[in-house]
Amino acid sequence: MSLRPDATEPRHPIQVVARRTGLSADVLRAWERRFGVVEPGRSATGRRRYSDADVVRLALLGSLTREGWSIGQVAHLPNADLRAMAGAAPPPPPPPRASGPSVEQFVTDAFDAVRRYDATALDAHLWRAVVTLSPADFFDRVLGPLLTQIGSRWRAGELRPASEHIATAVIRRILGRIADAVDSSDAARRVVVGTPAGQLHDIGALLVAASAAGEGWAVTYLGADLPAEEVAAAARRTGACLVALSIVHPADDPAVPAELQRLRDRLPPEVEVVIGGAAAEAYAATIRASGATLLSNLDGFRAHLRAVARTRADKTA
Ligand code: B12
Repeated sequence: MSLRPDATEPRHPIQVVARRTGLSADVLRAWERRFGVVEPGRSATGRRRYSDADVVRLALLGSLTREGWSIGQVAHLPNADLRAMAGAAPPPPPPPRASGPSVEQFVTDAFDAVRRYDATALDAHLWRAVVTLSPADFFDRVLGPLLTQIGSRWRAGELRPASEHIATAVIRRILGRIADAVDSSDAARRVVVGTPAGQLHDIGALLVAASAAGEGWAVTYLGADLPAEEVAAAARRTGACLVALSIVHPADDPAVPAELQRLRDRLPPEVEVVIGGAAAEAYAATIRASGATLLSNLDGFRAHLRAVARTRADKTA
């Protein structure tokens, strides 16, 4: 099928391409970022504009991946090959890589490094886990259990606060690297992340920031212990559509209800507040009364981000 001479002219916005190819806007951006499948033009306001040729190619890639091919296997092939492959059975999945320690081994090695005050070894073990595992596995199955173990061994008097501080510093650095690694310069959605006033534990908030970045959201990270007025100001000034707060300790701070209400009162009505963390459940009634959403884990958070993205994409389509 030969394309019209102006088939390379950039004209279609991402929502139209998403509808025509059956691929979500996030997948279109991810394929472009990670595989360079197409190079759309830009509108005067910097928005992507796809050509007819782009749409044809993306539709071919979309149908092959729906047939079971991984994008990595087909992203570099010319359209003629893609057409020839349509309907052909995809190759069997590659045998599982025998590489890398198990998740449990990563936690054991990392904790061992914490006990030995060995920040360099801790950094190396955790970074190897980052490059070996999926973000969800690294956050939920390595960092979560490691931090819980650090906390319980500290409470049992088997670990000094100095070790906890060494671990915290290394973990914060690694989460910062992960969030910075994601190019979200043109992300359509922004989230403001931090902890409310009186909450000094901010690794949970860093996990949330890195998870949101991994989902293609732009992140404004505020850190720990911020009064409601400042969180609201940051959300308004950055045009964020979501505020995510982490509450880890204390679980009985009488100031939290007023803080959350003040935040709600100062945010534009369309900006949503989601709250999680080890101590969040203890404030469940307060959180709901302030109109915020309580989310108990990062899986729920990732799913929530996708739902918000879909709703907003439909609204703007
Ligand atoms: C790291 C740490 C510290 C560091 C904090 C550094 C920092 N910048 O964050 C330091 C050393 C400073 C510290 C200090 C203290 N700590 Co401390 N700390 C911890 C530790 C080891 C990890 C905490 C953490 O990062 N959790 C965050 C994540 C990893 O866990 P999580 O909350 O369950 O979150 C998960 C989900 O809920 C989700 N999530 C988290 N946030 C959010 C938000 C959203 C929106 C969503 C969707 C999801 C989500 O993601 C996570 C992964 O799945 C815990 C042990 C533990 N079991 O957690 C003790 C712990 C929290 N600390 C404790 C205590 C008592 C203290 C101190 C009072 C000790 C002292 N006497 O000085 C001080 C208090 C400081 C203060 N005023 O708050 C106790 C709290 C006891 C209690 N239940 O109330 C704990 C539980 C240790 C223990 N076992 O007793 N601590």
